[in-house]
Amino acid sequence: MAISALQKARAQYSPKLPSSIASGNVKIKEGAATQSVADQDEIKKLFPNTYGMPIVTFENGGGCGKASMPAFNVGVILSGGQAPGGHNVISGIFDGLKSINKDCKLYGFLGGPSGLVDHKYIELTSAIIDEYRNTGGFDIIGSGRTKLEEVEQFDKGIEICNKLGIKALIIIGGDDSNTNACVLAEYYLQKKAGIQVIGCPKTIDGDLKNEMIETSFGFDTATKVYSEVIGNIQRDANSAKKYWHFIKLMGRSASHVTLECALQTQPNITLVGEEVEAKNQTLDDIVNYIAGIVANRAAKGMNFGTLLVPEGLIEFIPAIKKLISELNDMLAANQAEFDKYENVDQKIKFIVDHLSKENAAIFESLPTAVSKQLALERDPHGNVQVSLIETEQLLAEMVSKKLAAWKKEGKFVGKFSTQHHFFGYEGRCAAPSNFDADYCYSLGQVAAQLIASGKTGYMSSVRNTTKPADQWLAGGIPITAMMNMEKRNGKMKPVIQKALVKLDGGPFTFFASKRDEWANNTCYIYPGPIQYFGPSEVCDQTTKTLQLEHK
Ligand code: FBP
Repeated sequence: MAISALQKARAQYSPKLPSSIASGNVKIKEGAATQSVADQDEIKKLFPNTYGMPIVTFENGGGCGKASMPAFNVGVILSGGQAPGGHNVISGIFDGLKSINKDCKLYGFLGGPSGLVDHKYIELTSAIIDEYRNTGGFDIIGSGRTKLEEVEQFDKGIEICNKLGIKALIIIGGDDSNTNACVLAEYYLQKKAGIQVIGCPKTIDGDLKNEMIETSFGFDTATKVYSEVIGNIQRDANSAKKYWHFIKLMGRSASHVTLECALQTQPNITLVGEEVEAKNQTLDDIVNYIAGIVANRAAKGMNFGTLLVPEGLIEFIPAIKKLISELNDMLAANQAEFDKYENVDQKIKFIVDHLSKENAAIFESLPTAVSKQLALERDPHGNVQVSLIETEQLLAEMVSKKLAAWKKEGKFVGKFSTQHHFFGYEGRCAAPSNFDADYCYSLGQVAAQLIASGKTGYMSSVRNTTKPADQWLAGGIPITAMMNMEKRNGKMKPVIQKALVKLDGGPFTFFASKRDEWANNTCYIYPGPIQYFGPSEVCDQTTKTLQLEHK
């Protein structure tokens, strides 16, 4: 296979590890029992075997993780959207297992969770692993969004694990996939199947985090890639001074990606979904806010600017959120009847006829592109596919109309020409930054140690990440400790609580203190591309989000 010079040089990179793991002589320390973040009684009832387990940390010295352990086999699954660093998690698992016993084997299930159910797998040999070290993408085994939730699927998993002598599965995924990992761990314990299940926190969205999981992997690299391009666009905007650039950024629900990119680039306008919800804003409020800033800049002769909008914005507008919630319940109750209609207009009519009067009116008032998306396209977890809603274009059109009206009233004197961009897929398979390369490799090594320590229902955890890697703290967090009950497809379900942007947290507070200055002036920062080689202060920078959260 032909490879680039960077890939060749990057293959030689040795990821940095927490000193406890690097010592090769790991001792496990158990902390106090945990409880779920909310709804303790319900979660305890649903997870009698995996509820209340202690947080564990790894330290230098002691017994487990030594080469004297008998060899065992492990299966790994990549689940959901791609995120930079997935290959390093797998190489970390591989090296971790080999350091425990060189005869341990690692199998990769192909194409996501469906590989486990359909018994599609490969053995990951050192030749394969070496080809993928420090590279972006999930192509080593592929990923998928099949939901593991049926007992039949779990039992198919037992069949293949028994056939391959697999004693543990590692599921690398976001909040939904790790929730399913925990359900699987609980089921395998109940059935005494002898198969452990460990999760790893992945998603560029950055919304799988809590006190013990400081960040999900991929967020660091993806936001650096987007910030590089936003910076380039800003330099173009500031050179030509003739366009407003409306830029939508991935992040299905939470606005972490958008906020981080704003902190790195200082655009003129940044919308944060969580704030829109807290302030009970309507689409019209948002349009007025944007148009006001465009008009102010135009009055000072600046007919250009940049705006960042999170792809999940629509779902945070309270009126639309209520509508989606009723829509989800209604569709869950009437799915069979709804599915009979093939024609889009008939489906939309069905929805309007079955919604409350208030929500039907809101649904009908939405631009057609948005109402169609809300009605038709869901992922296997029931989420609205916000990456398909062209919010950046919708906002630009609405602002343009508003400004035309203001022009007639003499409230706007200037020009308003827009360019639209959507950044998401561009960053999900980038070569991992040093942070993600190190963090992911460590998560993989930690997962191997959790298995060697007999743990199940845990998520691999690496903390203290704003410090140099040798000071990182390695361990495991019971997944049930992150859970609460939420409504999914019309039913209450145990799920990992999503981390939304905290409006009283460090990153948002800093942004809010600066945004007026950034709106009224041109304070752009041009971060440039990720640096893989060079001084540590350039190459090993963590995200601003992590820095401000841990100040
Ligand atoms: P995960 O939560 O699975 O990591 O995926 C997140 C994400 O990248 C979102 O940012 C985006 O909305 C979505 O995936 C796009 O999904 P798809 O890859 O199926 O188009």
